[in-house]
Amino acid sequence: MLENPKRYTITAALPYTNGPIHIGHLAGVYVPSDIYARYLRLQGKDVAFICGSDEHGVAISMKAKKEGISPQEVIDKYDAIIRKSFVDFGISFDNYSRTSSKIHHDTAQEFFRKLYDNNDFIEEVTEQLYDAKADQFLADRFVVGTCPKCGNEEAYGDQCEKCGSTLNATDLINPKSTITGEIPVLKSTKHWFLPLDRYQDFLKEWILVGHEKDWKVNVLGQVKSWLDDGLKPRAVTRDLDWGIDVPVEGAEGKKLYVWFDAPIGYISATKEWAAREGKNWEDYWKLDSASGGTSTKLVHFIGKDNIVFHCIIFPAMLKAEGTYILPDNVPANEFLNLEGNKLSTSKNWAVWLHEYLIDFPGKQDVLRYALTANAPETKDNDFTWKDFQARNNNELAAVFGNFINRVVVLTNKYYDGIVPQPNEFNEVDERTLAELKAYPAVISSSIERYRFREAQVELMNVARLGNKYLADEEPWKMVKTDPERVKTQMYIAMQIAAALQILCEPFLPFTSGKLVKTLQCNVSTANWKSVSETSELLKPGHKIGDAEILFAQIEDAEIQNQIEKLEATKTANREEIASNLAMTEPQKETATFEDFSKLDLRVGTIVEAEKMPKANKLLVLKVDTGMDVRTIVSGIAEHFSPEEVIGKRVTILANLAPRTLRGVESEGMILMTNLPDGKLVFVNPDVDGVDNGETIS
Ligand code: B3M
Ligand code: ZN
Repeated sequence: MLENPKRYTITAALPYTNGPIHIGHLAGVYVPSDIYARYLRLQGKDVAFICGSDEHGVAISMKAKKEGISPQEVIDKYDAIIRKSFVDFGISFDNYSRTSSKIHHDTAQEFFRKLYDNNDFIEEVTEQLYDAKADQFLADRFVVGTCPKCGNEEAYGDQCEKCGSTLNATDLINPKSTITGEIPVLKSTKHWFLPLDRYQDFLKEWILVGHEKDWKVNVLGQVKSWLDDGLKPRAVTRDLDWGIDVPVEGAEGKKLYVWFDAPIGYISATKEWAAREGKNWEDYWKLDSASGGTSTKLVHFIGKDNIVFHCIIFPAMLKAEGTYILPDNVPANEFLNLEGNKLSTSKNWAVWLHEYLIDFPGKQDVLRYALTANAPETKDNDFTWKDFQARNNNELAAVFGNFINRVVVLTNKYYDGIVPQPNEFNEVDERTLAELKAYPAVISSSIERYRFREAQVELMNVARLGNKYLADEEPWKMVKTDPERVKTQMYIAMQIAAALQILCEPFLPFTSGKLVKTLQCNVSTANWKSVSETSELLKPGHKIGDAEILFAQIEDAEIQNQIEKLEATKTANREEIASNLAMTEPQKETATFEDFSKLDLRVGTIVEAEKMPKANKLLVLKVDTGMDVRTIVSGIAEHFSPEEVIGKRVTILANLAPRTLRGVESEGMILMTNLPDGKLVFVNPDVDGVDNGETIS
C-alpha cells in the first residue's frame, strides 16, 4: 500500500449509457467513491476524481436495436440522464467525461498502437461464433449460453456475471444468438489478442503477495481463482459496427473490444480535466521517470462483476505499455438487491436515481445514508423501502437532526444565537471534548480501509455523544438554577455541532452545506484535522443562524407508494411479457402455421376505461370485440388516462385464457408496442372502417 501519496487518482466505473443509474450502481460504486474523494479533499489532498459514460460495446448496440434508434441517439439520451442525475445527487467528480469523445478515441488508439508496435499482441485468425441469419459475428452480449465454469445459462460471450469469469464466446456451452435466437456457426476472422498468460507471474506476485494484506478478501478471492485457472490470451478487438476503430492496417471493420477501451477512459478523462485545470495529467497516471516509482495513489471503485477487468486485464495492459502506475487498491463491492430480488434493468426492478430525485426532492442525503448503512461491502445486501424510512426517521432525524436542532434552538433562545463564553470545564466537559477530538482518527481509520459503513456508524456516534451530553447535563433545567454552568454546556454542545458539520460532509454533503448556513461556519478553516487539533471550532461571540429541520419524517404513505410502484412493475412485467408476445427479444422459436392459426387476433374498440384501484400501471377496459363486450386489464395506465383510450381501435388477442388480475378477470390482451422513449402505443389497423370483430391474419 502506498504510504503518504502526494496525490490521488480515484476512478469510478464508467456507467454504460444503455440505461439510467439505479441504487445498485450508487451503493456499489458511486457513493463510496464520493465519500472517499470528499474525505481526501477535507484532508487537503490533491485529488482527481474521475468518471464518464461508457459508450461503446454491444450493450449500446442492443439497446439501439431495441429502441429502433441509432447507437449515437442511445448514448446521447442516457449520457444526459446519467450526467444530470450524478450532479443532482452530489457525486462530486472532478471530471465526468464520455468515451465517445475525440480525446478518448485518440488516447485509446494511441495506447493500442503502442502495444501493437511493441509486438505485445498476438495477431491470429480464429474461428469465432457467427450468426448467419443476422450476418454478424457474435461477441459479448450478442451471444448467450451456459457458463463452462458455473453452469449459469445466461452467461455472455465475454463474461459470466454470476461467477465473474471472463470468457471467450467459443467457451460457451449451447450458445445462442441474442439477435435472432439462432444457433451460431463458426467462421474465421482475424483479431488481436492480449497475451494475458505472459503476465500470470507478474500479476500473481503483484496482487496475491504484494496486496495480500490490503486488498479486500472478495477481490483477492476472484483474482486467485482466475490465476489458479491459468490466464489465456484474450481478444481485444471485435467485428462490430459500433466502437473505436482498430488503428492498424488490415483491421477494416474491426473495433476495439469495449473492455480494452473503457478503462483507458479513466486516462482520457484525466487528460481532459488536467488540460482544463492547467495540470499535468501524467502526474496522475505515469510512473516517475527518474525513480520508476510513484507518489500517486490510484484507486478503482467498481462492482464485483468488473474485478477481472480492473485487476487482471487493465493492469496487464498498463504493465505492457510500461509507463503507467498500477492501482493501489480496487475495493470492489458486492451486489445490492432490492426488496429481496436482484436489481434488473430489463425487468425495471430498480429504484432509478433520476426518479428518486423527483419522488424525494431534497432527500439526497437520506438515500446516501441508507445505501452506505447497507452497503454490500463484503457480501450482497438488500435495500428495502422500510429500512430507508427507518434510517431516516430513527437515525438521521431522531439522532443527528434532533441534536443539531436542540443546540441551535437553545443557543438562539438563551443567547440570541451568540456562542457563549464558557466557564471552567468540569471532568465531564473535558472527557466529552477529548472524545470528540478522537473521532476524526476513528472515522479516518475506517475510510482509509474502504469500510464506509463502519465509518458512517462512527460519524453517528459523534451525534450520539452530543445527545448524551445534553441529556445528562439538561441545560433546559439548569438554566433556572445555574445559568453560568449552562454557558459552558452550550459552548461544548456547539463544538460538537460544528465538528459534525465537518465530519459529515463526505457522507451527507447536502446536510453539511445546510449546517454551514445554520452555524455560520467558516468553511476555509473547516477541515478534517481542525476537529482533532482544536477543541474550539466556534469561538465565544460567534453568531449562528436559525434552526431548520434537517430531516423531515418520511411517512408510511410515501413508502407504500414506492412499494406499490415496484409491485406494479412486477404485475406489468408479467402483463407486458404476456401481452407483448411479438415484442419479446430474442425472437421465440419458430412457430408453425398451425400455432399461428390458434391465435384469434381481432380488431376491437375500447368502449369503457377506468384505473385499477391501487395499481399504478393497470387500466380496466371494456372492449367491443364484435363478438361481445368484454373486460381486459392492460398495463398501460402510466402511458394513457382512461379518457384517452375510450373509442380507441385496438388489436386484441381474443382467445387467450382468462386471467384474474387484482380480482378482475381479464379476457384477452391488447397488443401494444413502444416508441423509442419507451412510451407504449397501440398496435391497431391503420385505416378506419374495419369493423370490430374483423379477424387479423
Ligand atoms: N461500463 C460497467 C458495467 O460493467 C462498465 C464499467 C467500465 S469501467 C472502465 O456495468
Ligand atoms: Zn459462471
